[in-house]
Parts: sequence; C-alpha cells; structure tokens
Amino acid sequence: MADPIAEAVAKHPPAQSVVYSYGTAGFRTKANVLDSVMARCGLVAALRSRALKGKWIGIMITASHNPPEDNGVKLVEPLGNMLTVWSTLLLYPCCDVRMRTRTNRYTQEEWEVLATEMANKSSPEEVSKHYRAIADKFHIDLQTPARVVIARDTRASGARLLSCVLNGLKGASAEAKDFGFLTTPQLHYMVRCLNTEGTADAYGAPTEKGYYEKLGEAFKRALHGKKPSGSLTVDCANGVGGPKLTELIKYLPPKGEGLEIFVVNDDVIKPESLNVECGADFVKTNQRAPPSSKAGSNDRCCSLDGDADRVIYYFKDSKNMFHLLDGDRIATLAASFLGDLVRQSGLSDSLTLGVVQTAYANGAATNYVVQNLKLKVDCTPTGVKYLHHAAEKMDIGVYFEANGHGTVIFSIDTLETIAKYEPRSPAQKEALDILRACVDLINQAVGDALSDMLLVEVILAHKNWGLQEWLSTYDDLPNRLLKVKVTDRRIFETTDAERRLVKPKGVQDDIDTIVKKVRQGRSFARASGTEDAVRVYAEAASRAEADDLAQKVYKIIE
Ligand code: NG1
Ligand code: ZN
Repeated sequence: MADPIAEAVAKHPPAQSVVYSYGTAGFRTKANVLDSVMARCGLVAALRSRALKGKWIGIMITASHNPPEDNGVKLVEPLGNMLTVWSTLLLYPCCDVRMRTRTNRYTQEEWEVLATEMANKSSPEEVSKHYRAIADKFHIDLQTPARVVIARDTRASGARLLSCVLNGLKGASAEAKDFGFLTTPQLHYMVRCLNTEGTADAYGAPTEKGYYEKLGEAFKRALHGKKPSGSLTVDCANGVGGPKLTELIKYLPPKGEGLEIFVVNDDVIKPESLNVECGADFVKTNQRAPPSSKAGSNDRCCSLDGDADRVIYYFKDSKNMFHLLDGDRIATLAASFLGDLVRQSGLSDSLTLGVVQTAYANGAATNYVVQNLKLKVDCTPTGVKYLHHAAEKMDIGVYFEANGHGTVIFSIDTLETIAKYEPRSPAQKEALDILRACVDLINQAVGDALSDMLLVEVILAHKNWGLQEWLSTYDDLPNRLLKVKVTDRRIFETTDAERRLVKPKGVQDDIDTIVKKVRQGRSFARASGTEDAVRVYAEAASRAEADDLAQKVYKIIE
C-alpha cells in the first residue's frame, strides 16, 4: 500500500552529513540544505495541530537577520507564541483561551526534540515510522483534521522551501493556508486570529487588512489627539518589513495630522541586498547607522531586521555622535509609560507590572528599572520564548532583548480588569482609554517591529520627547559583544540565566578574577544558540575598560 508520508519526504532527500537542530530560532542554516527539513516540519506541524484537536499551527519560513543565502523555519503555537513549555490552549476542541490546564503532556523540549529527530531521519521509511511513533506515543488520532498556516520572508529560496513544506503537509493530509509574504509577527498574528475567531477572545480579523486596520485604529486612539513631532526614517533591512510598512502607512493618520514616515532600504526586488549594510542587526552590532543613511542631525531613525520582529532606534547628534536606543531602552520607555497609565487609571492596587530581560541587558537599564521605576526585573536565558514565558507570569510583562526583540503582554485576568474597570474621574477615563488603545496596539502574540515602533511613537508624542530626551533618562554602561570561534561550543554550559559558566571547569573562576578588578565590571560567556560560536559580553565604567575586559575574557575562552 502506498505510504503518502514516505512518498512526500522522498521528494526532498536530506543533504549529506548535515546534522540539524531545532534551536533558539527554529531550524536555521544555508538554504540549499533545508529542503528535507521543510517537508518534515510540515509533518511535525500536522502532528502538533492534530494533538491540539485541529488548532491552527503556524510555519514561518525565514532566517531573520541572517545573510541572504540562509533560510530557516519556525513553528508557531495556537496563540501565536513559539513552541511553549505549557501552552495555554490545550487539548480542547473549543477555542477558549481562558481554559488553562496542566494536563498538557507536551513540553517545548519534547516538541523541539521531536522536530530535531524528524529532521535527522535518513530514509523516507524511517520518517514515516517516526511520524506514526509520535502519534502512538501521544495518542494522536491521525483522523483528526490538521490545519497549518504558512508565510515566508522575501528570500530567494523562500518559494522553493515553501513547496517542500506544502508537500509535507499534503503527505500528512493537512489543510494548508498560505499567506505568501508576511513579516514573522504578522504570521503569529494570523495564527492567533484564526484560533480565536468567533470567541470572546477574538484577536482580530485573520487577514493582512485586518492586521493593518487593527494597528492603525489603535494607533489613532492611543495618540489621543497628540501629534508625533518631526518625522521617522525607517530602515527596513531590504526585507519584508519594507512593503508591509508601506501598506500599514495607508491605515495611519495622514501626514499632516500624524507621523511622517520615510521608508528606506525597502528593496525586495534584489533579495541579495537583504540585511546587507543595513537593518537592526547591522546597526546594533556595528553601533552605527547604515552607510546609506541620509538622515540629518537629530533626525529620528529606526531599523527593522529582515523579518520585522526587531526594532531599534538611533540618531546622530549635532556633533555627529551616534546614539543607539535599543531593546533595553524600549523596555524602560514602555514600562514607565504603562506604569503611569495604570496609576493614573486608578488600577495600581489591582495590577502590577514587571520587566523581563536577558543577561545582555545593560546594567544601567536594569538599575533604572529597579531604582527609578521601582519595578521587578526578571532575567531569563537568551531567546524570546524564555522571556515570553517569564512575562506570562506577570499581570503586565514588558520583555525585550537588548537587540530589539520584544513586546508587552497582558495576562487574561489583566485584560478583563482593564476592560471592566469603571473610571472615577475624567482623568482616570483618559488614562484608561489610552491604556486600552495600547493593549490593542501591542502585538501580544510576539515581538513585532511595526507594532513596537508605533508604541514608541505614541509614548514619545505623549511625553513630548525627542530621542535626546529619551536617551537622557539614564546613561548606558559602555559595553562590548564579541564572538569567539570555538571547535565545540557544546562544552560551554551555563547556569543562572546564562550569566555563569559551570563548564569547562575553572573558566568561570578566571572570568571572576578579571571582572573583580574592573570598575562596574560585568562579563559573561555563553554558547550561541544560532551560530557555531561562543559570545562574550562585557560592560564597565568606561569604554576602554569594557573593551579591555571583553578582550581578556575572549582570551580565556579562545
Ligand atoms: P544567540 O545566537 O543564541 O546569541 C541570537 C541573539 C538572541 C536572539 C537569537 C534569535 C544576541 C546576543 N543573541 O541568539 O538575542 O535574537 O539570536 O534570533 O543578540
Ligand atoms: Zn527577526
């Protein structure tokens, strides 16, 4: 009898001697060795959907800020988050996101391991056997409908890799909805909308137009009559964010009444220019504007990454000095603004706000949150899924990685409190209206560069601040991030949210000895989850000391 699973994967044989691993950002590597992985991810997504009684699962084909020749794939859970430890939407056929249970036996690690195993099976028969073994092990009824929604960024390899995913889905008899080109956060938005459609927690219309309308309308409401000052130049990394931002602008208040946005580096016709000398990763890593930038002094600029899930701000001052406002800054800005709104609405007795960071957050940002904003800070390992998970435990959780990945999430109970609260004065009502608009403006499925950017613009307009005022809230400690090429990064094991090495033995002691001698010194080393390297981070009271500390730790790791 024909085996449709084996037949589907046989069309996409794996590359010789490549070992695949589902890491921090899904599978990500050179596009020319990904065909087999894509077809098999289709199978895993179909199984995951069936395990969740036919909920929509997302597949995003992207390699974010990586070079144009790379690509990758990520699976997205029903509420638009990454494969999570305890998904809130579980084994129930109804779509009520309130239904929380601990009966879900599937953990993030298990599904990541399943995906990794699936990707590394050598023959079509073994893949098919593994598919059935997973179904058996987790009592997945293979007759249950499976539904998968897919999108991709603008990489040249995207169309071919999409066809591999579609073949996998066809082999598994899954329903496929292909949205073509989307930003990563737009795909997350679609997944959440599709799974909550027609329920009390409906997230929005599952269309691109629905996404723009939701953001545009919330932006207008959140501005509450305030007008952003000046203009904003947005570098789109020559990625999918460019055309999508151009479309979004049509839904924002017209130029004279609202924000003037200049879209630059939006060439998606030449996919080889993606992330090259532009984009959030370039700006953050090189601590300078893209060479093509024509922005004048004090012009407000921001950069997205290749799939528009990261944003960072920057400007050059009148002395031509470059200043970066990264994810840490966006977190402190958002936490301070939302904290004020909660207080002004009269909700501070019922709601608390917290901030989640990684070890890469600048020490000055952490201090500012604790000492000035008087908020709780949690530190998690690198990777949005960890931050998101920690933020889920808070009433209002603001989470950002320093590199610009992040968002704000409101718990289900918090959403209810905000929706039902009766203001007791016109001032409370005004703050509450703005808070409610922010809830709609913020993409709660995942960090979203376009939504985060509009939130920053709203906050700056309300505070009547430019980037200079925003920058002056605190001084970043000078810092340096280095990459060490090592033969085997797996020997570097960490603890304490990746801030300390436990292996190789003795290395952490050597780092500690050096750090102790440096004013305001802090440094750590961890294996990258996306590249074959160890990253070294160092910060200190002065630029020279930070650079020197980073160099010394580099030498220890090398
Ligand atoms: P790794 O390679 O594990 O450091 C990098 C970024 C993360 C995150 C992931 C996913 C740094 C230091 N690390 O992870 O923040 O964005 O890529 O894209 O920026
Ligand atoms: Zn990205």
